[in-house]
Amino acid sequence: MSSKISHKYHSYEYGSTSFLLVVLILFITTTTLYIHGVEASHDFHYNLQSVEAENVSQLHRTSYHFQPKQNWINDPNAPMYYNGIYHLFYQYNPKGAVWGNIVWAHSVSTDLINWKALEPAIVPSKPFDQYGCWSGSATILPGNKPVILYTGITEGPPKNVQVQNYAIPANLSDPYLREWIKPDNNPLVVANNGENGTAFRDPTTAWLSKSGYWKMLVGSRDNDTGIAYLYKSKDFVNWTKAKDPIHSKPETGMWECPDFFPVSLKGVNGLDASVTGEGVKHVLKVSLDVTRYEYYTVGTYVTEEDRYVPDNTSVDGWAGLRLDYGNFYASKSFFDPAKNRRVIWSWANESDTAAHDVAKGWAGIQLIPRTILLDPNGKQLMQWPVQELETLRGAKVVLTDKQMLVMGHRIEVNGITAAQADVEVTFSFGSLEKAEPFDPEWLEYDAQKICSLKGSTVQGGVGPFGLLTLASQELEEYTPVFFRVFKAQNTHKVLMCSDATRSSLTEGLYRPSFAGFVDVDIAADKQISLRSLIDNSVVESFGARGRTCISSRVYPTLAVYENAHLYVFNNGSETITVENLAAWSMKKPLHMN
Ligand code: DQQ
Repeated sequence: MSSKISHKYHSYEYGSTSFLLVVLILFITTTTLYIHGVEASHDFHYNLQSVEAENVSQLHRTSYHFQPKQNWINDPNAPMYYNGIYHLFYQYNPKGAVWGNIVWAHSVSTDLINWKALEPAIVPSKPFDQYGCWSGSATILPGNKPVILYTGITEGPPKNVQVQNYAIPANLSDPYLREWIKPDNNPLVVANNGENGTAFRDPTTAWLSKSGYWKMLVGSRDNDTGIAYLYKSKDFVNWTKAKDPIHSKPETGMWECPDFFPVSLKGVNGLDASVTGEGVKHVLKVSLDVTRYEYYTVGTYVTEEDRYVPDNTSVDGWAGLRLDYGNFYASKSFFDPAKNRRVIWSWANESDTAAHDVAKGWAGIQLIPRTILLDPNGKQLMQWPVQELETLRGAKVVLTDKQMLVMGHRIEVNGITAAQADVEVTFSFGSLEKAEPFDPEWLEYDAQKICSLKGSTVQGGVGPFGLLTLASQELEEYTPVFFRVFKAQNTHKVLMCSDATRSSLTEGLYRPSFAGFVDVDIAADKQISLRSLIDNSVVESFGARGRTCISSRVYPTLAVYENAHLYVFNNGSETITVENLAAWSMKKPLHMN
């Protein structure tokens, strides 16, 4: 059992004994259940938060993932498409490489690939946000008027009292919407008496209901119950709280960055936040402050009662589905009317230490934006890198002739820049006869625990097979991304792992064996696909067309730049066929902030 859950854990709610108790209880519960959170998020480092970098280290900086030139970043905020321009705001420390001094940085793009940095859009300046401008979302009001809802901090540490504010563009005819005004009638929403104003943040995009009310959610908790409060308004200025939260769940702790959106049961289009009715399901995603991972459910939005009810096929709690089983937090989606798609952004934090970050002069990246759709089975989401990413594909190699991988066999994928690549591969096999039994004791374990027991070097039956990414010449370092099929009672279980255990020779890093199960009919398919976006210090992988996604942050010392290698491998007794593999060197965007 690992105690990795949160040795860098912090809470914004300093000094709250009841909350510390909750943390302790959740710590014990979750470590008992082997549920591990992503560590290394945004801790308070008062002594480091304003330490300017002397040199910004280029080693491990990503080439085609979103990053500012230097300093700390966390949550993506208010992503939106407006008059031909994509906007990404994000939590940013302009003065250092650890969390602190947070403002809303602002970048714009016409293609989600090339970005131009603008001046920060929202910075602390008024009584309703003087101690911080925290996360929030954008809504486009009728008349094509964007408005941002965000959390302002009105009383600083240790309390960090939170209210919800709005900001509007100063000049709608500026194509970049550079300047934002925070009107004096802020705050719009404050916590009611008896509510926890120190755990009250991250307003969602608002949706317009048939009754003519705007509705939005605010994340919170009551003791250890995670809560999404619902607020409604006719005019977007006067908001009242609904009698009941739209949803809550005991023993999940603070819900940060809720995201609530409709998905279509049919077709390939995303939906605007206000769509309800026939053929539409809803998704509620929450970010769990206690473990720093997210979970989501697919369910029904009962509009007459303003209640959200998860389907009984969705686990509602710690063991729920995750959009990504790796370094992925505070995600936020938006509807892109230009391409009729829903796109989700997420922050990937570092897996090194604050000292490493100060030395590097930077910390945090945004993962590649992903289109998000409901699986035709109606039970889970499918995510895929936005199609624009393919414009960065350069030199291409393919493995032809259906290469066979017997046990212990690996084949190098030569001819591309393996440290900066996009790889798509489909593996197949003849039979599941050799699948290893799934130990019933593991029903108590999460996927990550099983992956840490059954790594890529542990020989199996059907698998482990997959990719060895960011591998050094003599395999002193590598990050394997692989599948392993188990035979359970009346079914098969497919495990997908992205394992950082041997990713780097550097000491003191967090090296989790991130993993999730893949919900496919493997007995019928007898094949499975994998796509990995490899970018120096990130490996972002999509199993079975994005049904299970895992992102790992890794810091190789040997497997860097042209010394990185890429392989396909099999370490199971069932022969695996590489049905097809295409890999591309990835170019840098022309403009990255
Ligand atoms: N980060 C923001 C908060 C949010 C948290 C502060 C999630 O608004 O709850 O930087 O990472």
